[in-house]
Amino acid sequence: MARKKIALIGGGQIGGVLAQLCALRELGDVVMFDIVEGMPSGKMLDLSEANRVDGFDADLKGTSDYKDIAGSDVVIVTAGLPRKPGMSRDDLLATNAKIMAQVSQGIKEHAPNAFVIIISNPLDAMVTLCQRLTGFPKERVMGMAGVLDSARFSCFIAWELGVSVKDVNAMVLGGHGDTMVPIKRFANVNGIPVYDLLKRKYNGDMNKVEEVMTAMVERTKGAGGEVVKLLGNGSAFYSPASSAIAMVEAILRDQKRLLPVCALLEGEYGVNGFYVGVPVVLGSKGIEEIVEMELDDEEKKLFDVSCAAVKELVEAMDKVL
Ligand code: A3D
Repeated sequence: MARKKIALIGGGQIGGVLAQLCALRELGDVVMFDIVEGMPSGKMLDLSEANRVDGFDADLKGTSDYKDIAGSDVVIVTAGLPRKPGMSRDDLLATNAKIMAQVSQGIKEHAPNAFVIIISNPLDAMVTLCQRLTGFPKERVMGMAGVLDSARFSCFIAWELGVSVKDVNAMVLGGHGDTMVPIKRFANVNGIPVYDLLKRKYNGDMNKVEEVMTAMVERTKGAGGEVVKLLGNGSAFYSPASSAIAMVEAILRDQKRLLPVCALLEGEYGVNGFYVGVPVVLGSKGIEEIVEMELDDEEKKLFDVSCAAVKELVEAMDKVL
């Protein structure tokens, strides 16, 4: 059986880590496309020369020609500008929408059967645009944000409770912006609610429990910005790449993972025609199912606020275009 083929559109910070993870996990052959000529070939040559040391079999190629992505099973898009300190993701809208329009055309022409995972920001608007311009079925066009935001929430919970992150389960829904919705109620450590563990840690002081939970939620919402500020130039790249690879693996290995993914809603959660982060089952058919979980009144309110922010962003994009 031939190896799978993964195309990376954008060979910057995230693109480089994506390529390395694809190679190390032998997910398939990789083509890295970037408009900067030579750079993607240099990166892929460098990475190829580690194949003996790391022991992977994969053909890695850099290119500035869309023809080379032909036959890709999965395309991951990171093309576009990252944030600078002080910028919100939405500040990237005008520039990245124009880039996404070119990229979508390239994918549509040269990889018409691929699954497409968007990482470029502002995420919810960029996925919407890509799906509209490619016309690919909604099962095949999705955004990576929830896996990362949930991973960040889980990381902060593990640190707070002093437990292995492997035992933490937590999910973040909604848009990938300041209004994202970490679902506190279902956060747990091997089935034990995080709320119960905090209550135990703080001897039943519920004010303290709420204060600590709120701090973790707020840190999750601002986690991307926290990294941007520290880096001084560019945005997070290790964790976004790892998160997208989890999605690629779920699709290529038909894992049926239940992950929060930015998916096109058509009536689910009372939302129609917008891409928002919700739990889905990811397998060889892409988004195989959108899982509608029961939100309580507070969660529903926050989710609706987040959806309204996504709607506003998409309307702003339509004006720009
Ligand atoms: P960066 O290292 O600048 O890489 C972007 C690459 O895109 C550069 O190599 C550019 O040359 C390339 N590029 C620009 N225009 C085009 C084009 N028309 N066609 C092909 N390639 C092009 O950025 P990065 O890798 O750090 O981040 C990439 C994107 O991901 C940014 O928009 C970030 O904001 C976004 N991002 C999203 C998340 C999410 O969780 C959703 C997290 C972190 C970053």
